Amino acid sequence: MIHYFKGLTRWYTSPLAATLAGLILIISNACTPLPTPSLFDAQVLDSTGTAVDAPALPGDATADTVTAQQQTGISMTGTWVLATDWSSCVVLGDAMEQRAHTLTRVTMIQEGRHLHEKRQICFLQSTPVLGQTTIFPQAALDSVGVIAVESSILGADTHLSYAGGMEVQLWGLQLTDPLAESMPSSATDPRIIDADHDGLPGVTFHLGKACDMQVVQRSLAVVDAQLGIDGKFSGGAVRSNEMYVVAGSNGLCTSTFAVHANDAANHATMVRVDAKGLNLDTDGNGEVDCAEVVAAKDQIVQFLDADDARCTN
Ligand SMILES: [Ca+2]
Ligand SMILES: [Ca+2]
Repeated sequence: MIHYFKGLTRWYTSPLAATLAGLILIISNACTPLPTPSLFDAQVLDSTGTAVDAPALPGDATADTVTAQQQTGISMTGTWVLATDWSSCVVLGDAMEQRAHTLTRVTMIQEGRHLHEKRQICFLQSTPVLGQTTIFPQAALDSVGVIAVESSILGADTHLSYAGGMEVQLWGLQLTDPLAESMPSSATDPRIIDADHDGLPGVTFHLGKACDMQVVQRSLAVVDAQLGIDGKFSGGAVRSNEMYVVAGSNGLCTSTFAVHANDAANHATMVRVDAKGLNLDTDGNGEVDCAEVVAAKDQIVQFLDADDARCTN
């Protein structure tokens, strides 16, 4: 059922991508991902097999890193990519799945079991619904900026779990307390900002060539993943999205659909991409930037296409 609201709309638990009826069909690349190099540094084991005095690698030779390795058998300090594959169900008669595919660059500094992260959204695409595709311009992605997240690493050696902290994305929105404050309910709310600098309030998305919309959105997400034999952390994730449509160029872009999160069908993968991992620094400047991440998308993860059965079971 389509719910029409005059003017402004608030959506709960509708993934960013799923906030609109159509998103970009990901053309799956059939290439097999390259093997992931080990993300482990060399370890020194004592007679009981416990990692001791694990040597720090060049560039990580700090006391904190040594401590981190001694505690967990790994130094995660470096650059990673978090690939998240979100499921939501759009209810238009039958429920249809819509998936949102995200690549986020994550730089980490490990301090014991604590991971101090800076995250940057490099890539966001979603699968279409009824042939309609929402386009998220680069300016909108950039407007979210760098997100600080505090995470943890649990376990040790090959039995490691990644407990991601809360990631708070604010799109076109400035909140003093992102968790406590309510979303705007008026286009004149002073917390709505022209974050993508196009002269219009909020951030602008395109629904194919049909219309444009100005939106603000708050997205909260948490990832939980375990280390696999492929050297990647794989697991699940949950999130909550709230969107407010400030304006649209026509009625199609101000209408909304009933959308609900389908968190059981989410997937999260975290892959090391610096020289100790996939080594995606193709221009050799010592850093892996978003362009290098996006160029290696199919090496990092294979996103799923939508399958409506995930919304009917
Ligand atoms: Ca704007
Ligand atoms: Ca580079």
